Amino acid sequence: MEQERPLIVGAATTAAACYLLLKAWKSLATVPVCVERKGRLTVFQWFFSPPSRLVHVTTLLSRVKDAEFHEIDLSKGEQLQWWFLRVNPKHQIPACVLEGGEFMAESRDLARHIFDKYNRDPSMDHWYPKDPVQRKMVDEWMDWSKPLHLCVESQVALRMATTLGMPWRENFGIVTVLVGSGLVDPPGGKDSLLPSRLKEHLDEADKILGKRSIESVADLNLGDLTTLQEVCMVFECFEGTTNEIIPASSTTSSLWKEYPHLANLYEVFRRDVPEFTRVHAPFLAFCERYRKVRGLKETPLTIARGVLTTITSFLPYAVWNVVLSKVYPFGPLSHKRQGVDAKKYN
Ligand SMILES: N[C@@H](CCC(=O)N[C@@H](CS)C(=O)NCC(=O)O)C(=O)O
Repeated sequence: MEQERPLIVGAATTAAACYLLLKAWKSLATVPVCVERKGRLTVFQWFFSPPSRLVHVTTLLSRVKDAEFHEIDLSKGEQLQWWFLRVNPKHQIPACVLEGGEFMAESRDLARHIFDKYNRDPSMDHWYPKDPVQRKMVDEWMDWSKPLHLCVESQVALRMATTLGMPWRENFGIVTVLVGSGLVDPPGGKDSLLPSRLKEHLDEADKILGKRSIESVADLNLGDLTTLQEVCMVFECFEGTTNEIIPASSTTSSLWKEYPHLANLYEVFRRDVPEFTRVHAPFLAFCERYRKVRGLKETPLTIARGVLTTITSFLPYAVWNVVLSKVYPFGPLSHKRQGVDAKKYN
């Protein structure tokens, strides 16, 4: 037995090295063609991300010919793939490869750019009016939801990412729990974790919409779409609970009933905007999946497994990709970035 030990250690080390080399090789070989191709708009997105859905719906509304939609699954950490870190060093979706091959990020800038460049139908101009005064109002309404987005990220998305039975836990391990519990600062800072802050934004959104009459698609604009995508995250994920974040004041457990003007906006989108409904379907299914597992309780075993996943799988993956994105001499390297490299809102 004593004599066999070096042999066993040697074999195990060789097997581990081969496994790591294979994984490393596979990560080099996975750059999608669309990253370096010109002449076509590619949108990197994920169906569960509100800013991604804004850009996806806008691209469909603008009737962009041959647009390609490439999913970056955030629950698997795909935003950390080395080549994507070169497309958007902030590792955020949505991001695009424009027709000229430039990289561009920031959902609101992308939505404006895509609608302006591709929409040819004057009857669609209400989405993003040409009149400067009206356009300014839509721009301001689009930008209004930036702090709401940070609250939604911190209180809704992170809560899902920490939940047992959701895919983040399998791929990231315990990392999401550390961020979600406030031990590590969430994207919008600790302030964005305050339920009262989220409620303030929702109350204000309902009040803003209450000043307008929204009856049909002609009354809608890109600001409505931007805000609605965030609001849907809160209301759909917490449907069926009365106390998860925002207590429903009445006997109903549907938050939509608490916010009549937001509910009306949602209704008009679902009734009159097929592009919205199409993009919304996988999002709704994912929210339903969350609602089914949200009651699962943590045990010492699930925590231990989470720590192990973080150490043996997530951290090596993240470090390897960050290093590659900086030093690997191939892949997307010298693309121009379009537009102002906007401040990191999140
Ligand atoms: N300000 C950005 C925010 C985008 C954003 O927050 N993206 C999130 C998903 S909703 C993301 O990609 N998170 C992954 C990460 O930060 O690693 C925008 O509007 O495009």
